[in-house]
Amino acid sequence: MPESDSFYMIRLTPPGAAAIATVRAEGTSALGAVAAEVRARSGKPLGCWPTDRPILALFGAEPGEPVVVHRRGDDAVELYCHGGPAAVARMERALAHAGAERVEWQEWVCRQAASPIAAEAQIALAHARTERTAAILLDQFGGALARALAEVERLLATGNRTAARERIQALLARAEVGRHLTEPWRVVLAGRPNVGKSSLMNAMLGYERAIVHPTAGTTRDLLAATTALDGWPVELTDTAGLLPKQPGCRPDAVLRGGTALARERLAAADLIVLVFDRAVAISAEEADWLRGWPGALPVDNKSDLPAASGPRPAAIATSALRSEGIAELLDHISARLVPEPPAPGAAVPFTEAQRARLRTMAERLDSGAR
Ligand SMILES: Nc1nc2c(ncn2[C@@H]2O[C@H](COP(=O)(O)OP(=O)(O)O)[C@@H](O)[C@H]2O)c(=O)[nH]1
Ligand SMILES: [Mg+2]
Repeated sequence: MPESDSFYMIRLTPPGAAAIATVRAEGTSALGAVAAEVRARSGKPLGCWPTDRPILALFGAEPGEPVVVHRRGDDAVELYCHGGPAAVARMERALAHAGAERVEWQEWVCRQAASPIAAEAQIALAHARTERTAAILLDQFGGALARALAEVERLLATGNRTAARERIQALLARAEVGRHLTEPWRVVLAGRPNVGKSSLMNAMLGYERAIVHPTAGTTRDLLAATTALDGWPVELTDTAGLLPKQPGCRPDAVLRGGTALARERLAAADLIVLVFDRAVAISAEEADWLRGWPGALPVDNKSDLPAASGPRPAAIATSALRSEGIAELLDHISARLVPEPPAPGAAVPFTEAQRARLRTMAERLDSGAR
C-alpha cells in the first residue's frame, strides 16, 4: 500500500481514443496535488468542492484544459478529461510530476473489492462482450459463486461429502459457459469448396464479410468475424474449404496453405458446422468427415435446388441464397454451444483458477482424501 503522504493515479477508462477518459487520484496527498493543477470558476479550493456532483474546471497552466472534476472524499478525486491519448498523457504527466505513483486499474479494483471473487468478476466484466454474459458476471460479482463455494465448505465441514461433491459437479457443469463469458465460442464452417460456406457466413452475420463466387477456391484464407448468437459471443470462421483428394485436383500453394490453416482452426473449434451442397451427392470424403467429426453440426445448403439422389445425413436445410433456414441454423448453434444456459443468479466459475480448484476438490473427494 502507498506511504502515508503519497498518492497514486489510476486510469479507469481503457487505452485508446475515446470521447472522455477518467483518471482517479487517490491517497492522502491526492487532493493537495490535484488542487495545485485545477481551478473552478468559483475560485474555491478543491477541498471545499462538493462530493455529490462533478464541477467544471480548468487543468494546468493558463489558459488551462477544460476538465470535469469530481471530489470523491478527502483523499480521492476523479478527473474526466478529453479522451484523446495526448490529453490523458498530459494530465498523467502533471500528476506524476506531483509525485503520483501509477497503479493499474486491475490492481485498484482488487484493492477496492469486497472479496477476491468480486474483484475477479469486476475485471472479467471489462471483457464481457454481450449483455447476457455481463449479467452472469454481475451475478458472480454479487456473490453467487462465493455463496456456492461457502455452501460446499459448510457441507464438507459437516462431513456431507456426497452433497458437497454434487454441488461441485453442478458448478463444473457450468465451467464451459464460464470460460466463454470473456472469450468467444469458436464456430468454424467447414466443407468442400463451393458448397456455400462463405454465403452462409454472410447470411449468419447479416453483412457481406466474405467474398462469394462460383469459382471453387475463392476463399483462400481464414476469415473470422465476431458476432452474438442468442446473447453468446461467437467468433465465426469461414475456411478455405477442405480440399477433396481427387485425382487431377491441383490446388496452388496459397489454397493449400488456407486448407492447412483451416485444419488447425477446426482442431481448436468449439463447434464445427459441416456444410454440404444439397444438389450434389455426398462424396466418400464428406462421409469420412461426418464419421471423423461426430460432434459436427451438418447443414444441407442450397435447399432451393433439387436434392441429388443418394443417402444424405440428417441435417439442417438452408438456402444461403434465399436466406432460408438461417434462423433455425443459428438456434441450433446456440443450443449446441450452451445446451443448458445458467438460470439467473446461478453460480458460474469464470476463471481458470476457479475451475482448476473445483476440479482438484472433485478429484480429492473421489479419491476419498480429506
Ligand atoms: N442456389 C444456391 N446457390 C448458392 C447457395 N449458397 C451459395 N450458393 C452459390 O454457390 C457458389 C459458391 O458459394 P460460396 O459461398 O463462395 O461457397 P464456398 O466456396 O463454400 O465458400 C456461389 O456461386 C454462390 O452464389 C444457395 O443456398 N443456393
Ligand atoms: Mg468460400
